[in-house]
Amino acid sequence: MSESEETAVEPALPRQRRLVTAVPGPRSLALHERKDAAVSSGVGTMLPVYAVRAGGGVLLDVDGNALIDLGSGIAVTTVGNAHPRVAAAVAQQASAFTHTCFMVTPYEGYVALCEALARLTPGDHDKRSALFNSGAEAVENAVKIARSHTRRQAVAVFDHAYHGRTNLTMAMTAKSMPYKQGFGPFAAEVYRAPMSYPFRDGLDGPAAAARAIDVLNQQVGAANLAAVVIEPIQGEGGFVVPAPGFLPALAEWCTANGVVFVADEVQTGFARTGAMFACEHEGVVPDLVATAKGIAGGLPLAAVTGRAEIMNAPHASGLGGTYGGNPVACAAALAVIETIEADGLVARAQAVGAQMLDRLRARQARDPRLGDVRGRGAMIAVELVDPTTRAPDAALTKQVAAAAHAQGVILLSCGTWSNVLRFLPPLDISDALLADAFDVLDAVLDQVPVPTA
Ligand code: PLZ
Repeated sequence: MSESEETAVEPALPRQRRLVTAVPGPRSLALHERKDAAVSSGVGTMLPVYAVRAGGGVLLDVDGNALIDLGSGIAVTTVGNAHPRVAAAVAQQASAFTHTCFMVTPYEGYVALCEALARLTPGDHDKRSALFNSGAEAVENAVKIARSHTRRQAVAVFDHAYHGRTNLTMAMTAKSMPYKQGFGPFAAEVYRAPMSYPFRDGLDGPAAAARAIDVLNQQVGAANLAAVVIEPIQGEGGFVVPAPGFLPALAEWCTANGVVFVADEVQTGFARTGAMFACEHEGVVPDLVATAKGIAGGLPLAAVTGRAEIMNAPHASGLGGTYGGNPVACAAALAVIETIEADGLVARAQAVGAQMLDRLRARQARDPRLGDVRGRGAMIAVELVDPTTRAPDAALTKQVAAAAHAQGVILLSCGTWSNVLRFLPPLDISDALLADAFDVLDAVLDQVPVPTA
């Protein structure tokens, strides 16, 4: 971006962390009072600073504070917030037409995006896609498609899984609070198998797969299973990276038993893990892939992509929705894909990840509360534990995240036991900003004494 372009929009976006008030500041607090009076209290906010601009790994709030963004709006703005290519594509499409409904009168952007998805997703088989609005909607449709193809009903998911907040995906999501508590009854025919969680189960990939497959065989029966749905690296569940061999063994078992293997790449997709899709790290070719989040740089868009014979199983007009594959969102997605490829963002995700791993491993070597440092690419996490018992330390996690927020670092947590700090920076963040954020993390951890056994 040129100097003049950058100064054209006010207020200017700083390139560093800058605190001019407490976080949140008075204007944010005033807006938050309005929020409490107008927005359902069921909709939470992690850090009530109200945004006015964001990009380059910085979020500027209404009080003039510049915060470092290590969350990308939960793994969405991978190419960067308000990326110039995305912003231009959106503006251009919005001024041409904003909506026709693809099911009424179609347009090229939808088709072009499905062509790109066929090219980019794992495997070189014949593929088709269908577009939706949210990750949950993509997962639901993957299940519909798998059921239609197999004429079976059961769906297998895993411990710690997160697949969304709609009725079917709530059933598929593992954690009760806050996602499911009081919201049942949940959809039927959803079965849960044990996940590979190397830090906690100590099993290698093949052993963990054998354990999961045994549960599926004995408690569901392969012949009843339409689909196995799995996040290749679990997101909300704690950035759990299964042991090597777990995913391939599971995929192989699915193929042998006519079960549709669905990869939920909603959080892991589109360069986030240092590959276009996380399944690539183990050479796994899913039958169907669900994508969302990083696909469109912040616009609501999701997709199911997969084997043509499976994707074409539902009857004509069996799939759809008013907004699915909205033209503005498709334009954004095409700009995102162009950006990932033109700017080498897969390699950038690897470099960002290496920098984060270096910092966390250096800390782990002298701080036993950092029980496990894990992840791939720019999807890295640390699981905080009691140094002697390895019991999850949710209180420390909460304390560290809050202290980082107060110092101007947007840091998210996750995990079944809420004891995982996760790092998901946008890939247009500078090395210097990232270093500053990890300096803050170090300082914050230094302030909390390590318990002695
Ligand atoms: N599958 C793997 O990570 C969304 C949810 C945040 P939607 N994760 C963030 C929250 O508390 O609601 C997600 C995911 C995986 C599916 C989804 C669902 O995607 O776009 O939020 O529906």
